[in-house]
Amino acid sequence: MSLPIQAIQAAGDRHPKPAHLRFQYGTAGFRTLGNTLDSVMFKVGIIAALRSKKLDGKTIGVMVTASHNPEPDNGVKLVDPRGEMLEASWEGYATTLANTSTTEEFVEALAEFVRSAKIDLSKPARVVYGRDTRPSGPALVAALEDGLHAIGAEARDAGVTTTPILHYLVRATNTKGTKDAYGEDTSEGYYDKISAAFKKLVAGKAGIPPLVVDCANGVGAYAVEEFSKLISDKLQLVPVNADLTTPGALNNACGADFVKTMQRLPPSLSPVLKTGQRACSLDGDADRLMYYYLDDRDQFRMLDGDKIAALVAAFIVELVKNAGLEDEISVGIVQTAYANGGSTKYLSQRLPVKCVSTGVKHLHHAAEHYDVGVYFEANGHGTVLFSAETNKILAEHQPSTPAQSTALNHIVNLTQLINQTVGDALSDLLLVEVVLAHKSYSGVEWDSLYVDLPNRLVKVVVADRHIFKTEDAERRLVSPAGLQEKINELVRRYEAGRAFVRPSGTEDVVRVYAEAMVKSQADELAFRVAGLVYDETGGDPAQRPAEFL
Ligand code: 16G
Ligand code: MG
Repeated sequence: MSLPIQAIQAAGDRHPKPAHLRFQYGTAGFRTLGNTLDSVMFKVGIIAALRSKKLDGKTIGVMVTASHNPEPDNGVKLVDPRGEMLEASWEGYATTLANTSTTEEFVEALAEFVRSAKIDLSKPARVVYGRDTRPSGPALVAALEDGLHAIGAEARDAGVTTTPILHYLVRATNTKGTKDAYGEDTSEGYYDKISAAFKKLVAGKAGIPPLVVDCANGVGAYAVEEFSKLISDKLQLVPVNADLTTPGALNNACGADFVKTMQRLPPSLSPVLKTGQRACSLDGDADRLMYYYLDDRDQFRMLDGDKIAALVAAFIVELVKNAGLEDEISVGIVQTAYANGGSTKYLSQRLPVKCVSTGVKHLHHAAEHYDVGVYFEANGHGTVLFSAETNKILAEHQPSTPAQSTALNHIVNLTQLINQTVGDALSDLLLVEVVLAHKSYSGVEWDSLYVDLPNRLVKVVVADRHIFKTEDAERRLVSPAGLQEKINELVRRYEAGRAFVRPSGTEDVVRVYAEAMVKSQADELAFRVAGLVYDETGGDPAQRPAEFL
């Protein structure tokens, strides 16, 4: 069987590539201004279908979103059969194909790709796709559908949905009717599975205080609404920033990324949040979660991905012990260089901790090596993975006391509550609420597990960020030569100083992270290192940002 060249050619001509643009499948797929992505979407439809054929007709996911980016941006990423990120080698193929400049070139490159990747075209192609609430979404989905149709894929539209639900659907579809069945392959199946597990875990826990949820004016608002219908007798979710109609509102001065970067309350929450009350923010596609509260002096206190990891890991360790399984099941943590030094110190005194490069796929893969792998980025993206062997142990374990039996049940329910395909703000939110209810913690007790070191993140616009190369999980620069030594020299002057520099995978900038014992020192260190980066790349001294000291 060969490619339906004519159909692809005819449809492709309706989706010309903008001549001057170059696209790259980066950390989070293709992501740029929504109105430039038409040709990319068409091609992604075809690539997704080929990926499915390559994997014997397994269902592949396509998510149209730009997450926490501002509204004019959009993007697309592919989801592999178990709900994980697209295999790395295909990122390069996708980039090459997306940059072919004419339909003829595209068709030729496709034919060559099918040959070299040994794709059996007689296999079926199955794809499920969804999008967030961005106004550019419908047109981009139409272009995607053109691609899927041209190659004759069996396609299912999951509509407007969160990224984690799309990942869930992919895994549920591919495991349906097998011993690894993940759940009903519908959104309802997702809501039912997670809320049922939540209700079991909080059975008997009365009086959980209401939780304010900042939905970033994005698709998470729908998910909050759906969960509310199912769990409101146990936990009342109070949505704010659930405005899906005002242009420009998405992620604007709200959402998880705003909270993490600005380290303050979204202004829209000031009138809503009471002293001591906990609240959280989702991002634009609901795969990141940040918690926070106002302390007794009404100071903003942030409970980020690192704090979530510490809370959740400690709880699971305790349950494993109470179930009598501590010799059989061990818990490990995966972080990135952005993890606060306070959290790394706290966690590594208790558990194995691994540091990997930024990006969900790196964390996810590292977490798969543990019996129970807890991974979180400081920015609030993360989940918990239970290995196949762990699930088997849980299924076969014979508890010898009622207390062991209760703990075992709790762990089994956690495996159902947690979306193990990818970080999921809603599933993580319910997980946090379960732990807080079990421990009778308010934000204050949770916050006091360890003390965050003051830190600062700065971005530097440089001529070419690709000259920045790192090693040791992005904690050390190897290029430009000599720069790391200069950074080390600076860092030594600060108490508890730590800093690193890495090129962004999603924006044309270099990021600088610094922490130190006091806030003013963390700020100073970050700006000094940023100054070094700026000078190193031959930035015009007259344009040097004043705050770079
Ligand atoms: C993407 C990544 C996220 C990472 C961020 C870093 C996925 C799905 N998302 O949003 O994990 O923290 O990029 O961005 O992998 P940066 O490279 O621009 O700093
Ligand atoms: Mg996101």
